[in-house]
Amino acid sequence: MNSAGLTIRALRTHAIVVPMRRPLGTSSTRMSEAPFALVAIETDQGVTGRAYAYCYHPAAAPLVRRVIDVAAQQLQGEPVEPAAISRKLHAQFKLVGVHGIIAMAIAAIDVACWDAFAVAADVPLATLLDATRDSVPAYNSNGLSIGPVDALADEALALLEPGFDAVKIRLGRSDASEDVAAVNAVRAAVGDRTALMADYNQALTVDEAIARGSVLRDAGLAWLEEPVACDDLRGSAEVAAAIEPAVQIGENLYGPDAVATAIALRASDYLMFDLMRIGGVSGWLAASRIAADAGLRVSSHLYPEVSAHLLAATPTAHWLEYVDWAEAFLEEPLSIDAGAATISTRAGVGLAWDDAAVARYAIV
Ligand code: SMN
Ligand code: MG
Repeated sequence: MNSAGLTIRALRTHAIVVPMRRPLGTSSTRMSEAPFALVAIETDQGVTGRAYAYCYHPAAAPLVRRVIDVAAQQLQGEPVEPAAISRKLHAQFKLVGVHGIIAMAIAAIDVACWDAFAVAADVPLATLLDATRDSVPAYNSNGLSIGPVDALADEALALLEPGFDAVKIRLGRSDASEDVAAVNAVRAAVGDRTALMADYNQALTVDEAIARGSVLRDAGLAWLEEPVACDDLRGSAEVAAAIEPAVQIGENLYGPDAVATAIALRASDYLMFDLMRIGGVSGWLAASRIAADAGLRVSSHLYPEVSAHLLAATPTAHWLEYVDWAEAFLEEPLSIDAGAATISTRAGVGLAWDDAAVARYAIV
């Protein structure tokens, strides 16, 4: 994609922390608020492109914002050209290392550039990318935390209510039998036709993962996500080869090359791209071609509003992960109907800030 005649006038950024409707407890941490860095790229042509970066920890949001602000000094007057901008910012931050906060800041700028293109073309991003679908199957990932098992059945039913027929449970309790009890409680509540994903968030050793994968063999799980440390791709491959449930990884893969490496090592049965770690829209498009060549299904990680556009254009699209955290500051929530997210028909990626909410939740 070239610049579509757009040149950068200014980048406006914010750091905010919004409350989560349902706290989320994974095997390693419990979150009750969601931190974001926001960026709007204003162009000399009057088009504005927007993106957010979900920042995981409140301390990270001002840091991502700061990196975007520093990058902005390099970008004033430049054409809106994601490949050239990415080269420039990678060079600027190469010695720091383009991971974590730096990678997220660069990816947010990439998404905002693509939003500007689609706004300038007056079409949704999905249309600009020649999408073949106008909705994508979605699972509700807003709850089913590590916590009391007896609360899970009611919560699972509540999560289906907005029109989902798939949910994700967090696993990694200290005893395998507690994980089995949690899965059984949810399965009994939602029935056999609801898809049930499970996420270990890297809690297990390879041996533990193989053992837990075996006891959960008949639970009908759609996948077991990140059973082992995210950088142990060989360990993940060992688990994937040994257990029957499909292994899902990818939210911690930084860029298309990392995806190619994971595929070469057979680290996973499925792949999940995180828009901020895979390298924004540009990184997603390259990574999704690699996954398609290998015949691997691709799901999204968080960021459902923009990931929906991308999955609609991904040849081997699988599931959209739905979380509602950004609704606290967006003008238009993602709409869910009959188990699928409907792609926004607004021009661009469909992100517009609720300015009052941004002011209310601002942090420094
Ligand atoms: C997850 C990771 C980080 C924050 C929230 C949730 C989880 C997921 O791994 O895939 O939903
Ligand atoms: Mg996960």
